[in-house]
Amino acid sequence: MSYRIPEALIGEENARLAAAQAEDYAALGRRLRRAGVDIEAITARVAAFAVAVPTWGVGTGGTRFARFPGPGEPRGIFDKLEDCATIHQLTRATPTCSPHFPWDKVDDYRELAEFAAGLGVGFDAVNSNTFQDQPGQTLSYKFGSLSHSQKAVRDQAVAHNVECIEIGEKLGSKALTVWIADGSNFPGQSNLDRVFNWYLESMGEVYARLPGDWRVFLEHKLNEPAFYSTVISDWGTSLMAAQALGPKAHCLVDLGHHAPNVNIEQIVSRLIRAGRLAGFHFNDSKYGDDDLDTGSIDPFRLFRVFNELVDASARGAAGFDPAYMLDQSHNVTDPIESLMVSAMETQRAYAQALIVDREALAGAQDANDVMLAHRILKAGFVTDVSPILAEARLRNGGAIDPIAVYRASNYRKVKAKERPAVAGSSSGIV
Ligand code: RM4
Ligand code: MN
Ligand code: MN
Repeated sequence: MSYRIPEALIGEENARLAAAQAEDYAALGRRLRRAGVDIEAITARVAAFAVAVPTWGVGTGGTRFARFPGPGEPRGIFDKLEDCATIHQLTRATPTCSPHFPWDKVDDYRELAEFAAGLGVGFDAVNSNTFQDQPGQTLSYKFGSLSHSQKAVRDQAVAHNVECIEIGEKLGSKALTVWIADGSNFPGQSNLDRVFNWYLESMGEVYARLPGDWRVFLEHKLNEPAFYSTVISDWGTSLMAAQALGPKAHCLVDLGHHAPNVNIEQIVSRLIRAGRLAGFHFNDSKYGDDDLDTGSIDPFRLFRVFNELVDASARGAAGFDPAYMLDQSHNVTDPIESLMVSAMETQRAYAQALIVDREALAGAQDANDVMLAHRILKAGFVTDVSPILAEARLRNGGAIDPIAVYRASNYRKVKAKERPAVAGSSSGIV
């Protein structure tokens, strides 16, 4: 049996912090009550909030220059699931993980599903991968996949996506996420219209294979690895594709995949209005698709995104059912610590957005009282909601301070012994 953090250790650490937590929670409750906010209602919503962990995120990431592997890294999907389960055990915010194929391929998916269930982890959207060539693959994706100029390559990419759906069905997933690296590096390399058409044809075939209760999440990205044009480059292209494909197609927003300085929360608002917001790949970004930890660079932007989500939910926007996932690359931190903190940062932004007095905000907006409107919105962001997050964890059986318990457990050290390093580990450079 491999090591799991003992529940008793969580209990001991919680006991040490319980009095201070109770005091802070009561004080925040009194403060919020003065503003007409019921802390219990916010805590209940935070406790019900869930974000999926990417299986590729629990391995150490890297850049195109180097990867510096850490001790006790997961050697394959079974180890990755253990790490995902540990993140959920302490934070109680990540009951599912989002697998990536073929990185997470196994022979027996029933065994994998049972193993995950035994750890208390479920499966969120399955991710296909036609941005790399795999050993033994017949045709290369060097010049594209679903939008390749040659039909045989497009067919191979369609077949891979269909296989991902079939695997996902065995795992209990309900969505396929498709991100393609297709695009061009030189003006003239490809015809901008023809490649989009090929993409739509190929995705039409994938779409036709979606089970009745499934959705497909189209993930756009401005650039990289293609540096002149990317086939699914922005939310406009993504929305055009989703609308052409049909009602099961939705647009996924990865926070690092946009043009610099673009107003992401407005994109979110437009996609909600169109009834096509698939959900998110949360991360943070300074320059591009940096895949930094969620909320580490611009927590105010994350808050503004959640403000749109809370607003949409409050007004009962039609078809609003976003899937929340993290998508990060941890190059210099312990991935488990990063993912725990990131999950908690999404909860923080959610709680802050829930605190905003929406009626007062609408009133100030209608009266064109700009400063008051701004201050009402900002009041949510500047509130330290940490006691609410800790309380939600505590009530769900998690840790008041997940990082403290994780460090006290020596989990990584124990895993370093349990998981001797293997050459060519499946944790790629992402
Ligand atoms: C991409 C994109 C996808 C992820 C890969 C690993 O940039 O964000 O979601 O699957 O990276
Ligand atoms: Mn992504
Ligand atoms: Mn990305």
